[in-house]
Amino acid sequence: MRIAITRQVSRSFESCQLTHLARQPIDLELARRQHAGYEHILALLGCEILQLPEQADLPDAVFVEDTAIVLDELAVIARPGSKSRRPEVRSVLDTLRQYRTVLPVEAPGTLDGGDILSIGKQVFAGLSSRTNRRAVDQLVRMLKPFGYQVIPVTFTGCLHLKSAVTQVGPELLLLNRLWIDAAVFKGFKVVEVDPAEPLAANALLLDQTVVFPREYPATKDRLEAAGCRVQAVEVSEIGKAEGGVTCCSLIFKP
Ligand code: CIR
Repeated sequence: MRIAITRQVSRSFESCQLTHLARQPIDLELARRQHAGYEHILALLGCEILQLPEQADLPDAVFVEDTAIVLDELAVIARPGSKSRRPEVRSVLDTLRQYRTVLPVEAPGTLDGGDILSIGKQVFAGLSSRTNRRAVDQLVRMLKPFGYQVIPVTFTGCLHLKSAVTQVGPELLLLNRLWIDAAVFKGFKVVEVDPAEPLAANALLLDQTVVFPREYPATKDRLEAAGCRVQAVEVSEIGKAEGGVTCCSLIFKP
């Protein structure tokens, strides 16, 4: 059994932060229905959903992934690179404390969970407009006693590391090679996103299933051709806020 921490989409969602995308109207009710559909899929795949209360005045609070990194041995509490998102952290911290020892990233470090891709004992840490070298240095020190290797990674063109690359199989990655160099990921095979779907690299692997946006059918075909079992979810409104399927949950074994 796994726990998936999620959070209701805020009523102020339309005022979300945008870095690489142009602002488009967001249908809040549709966003909430899609979010409920996402939670439903996670539940079908064996997660117990622990939905945190809405944070009405924090537009991006649905993106709980950015507030922490949860590993088997501990949880690292993030210090989001965007100052206005820092108030999102407290309630996640209080929840995670029930399951893990928690260690905070401290100033001047800044880190968004969306920049962290952990695969086994390898922790790829994206250096981005949100995550700085000082935080990654802290991560190295925090995780070394538990045998993790933290690997700093650079990328361009998107907000977070996991907008450019995610894990879709035991040794398989889904990646947009215009944004990140696959050579960093030694020993992994790679599925590239369809060139017409540059935003399609964010997928959520849960056991043997890849939870993946219905909005990117050509990349879905590529995943299936590579042998992945894909479970489609509708996340068009979440996408307009520059979020994806990993961003809306923190999943871990209790
Ligand atoms: C932001 O700019 O912070 C939000 N609008 C999107 C955050 C998406 N989170 C993620 O990729 N982990």
